[in-house]
Amino acid sequence: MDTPLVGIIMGSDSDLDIMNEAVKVLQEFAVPHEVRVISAHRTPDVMAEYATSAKDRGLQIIIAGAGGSAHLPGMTASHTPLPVIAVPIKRNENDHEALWSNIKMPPGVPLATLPENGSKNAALLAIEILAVTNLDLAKKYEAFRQKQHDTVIEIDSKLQNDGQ
Ligand code: RP5
Repeated sequence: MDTPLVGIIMGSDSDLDIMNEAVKVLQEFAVPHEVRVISAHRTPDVMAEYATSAKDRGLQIIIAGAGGSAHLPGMTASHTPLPVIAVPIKRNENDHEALWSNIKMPPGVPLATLPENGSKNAALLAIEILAVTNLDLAKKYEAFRQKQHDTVIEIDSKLQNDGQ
């Protein structure tokens, strides 16, 4: 098995439904990855060990999803020099605590915080970062963007034709 390049971590298995969107994208692009449930509050020792050893194990990017007080992404970023992408988990209309927590990192410890439940884009952003130095992945990503572009053109063209 290939060494994982992206680590997807989340505070609870109750976050899996949302974080699976990121897993699916990495699978589609055949990016080696690993998926772990690691809680900043319930297993702080595991979180620290995971983050401090991540770079030496070959990981290049970590995607971290958490809800509630959502300390996992920020504390993971504190323990590693790797880029960490945060996915604030939102469970209901007024549930914005995770977003607020994730965007309020202090200067000096960056955390790339995406929109609430934005795990698909988290994986795509990870792919963009990896593609800077990975030519094969860059080609796949370019094809993905082109297909997306062509789909919109096709939809628009159909709309124009149907409207006449
Ligand atoms: C956070 O608390 C987790 O990331 C999850 O989103 C939320 C609830 O966790 P569980 O009570 O479902 O384990 O730490």
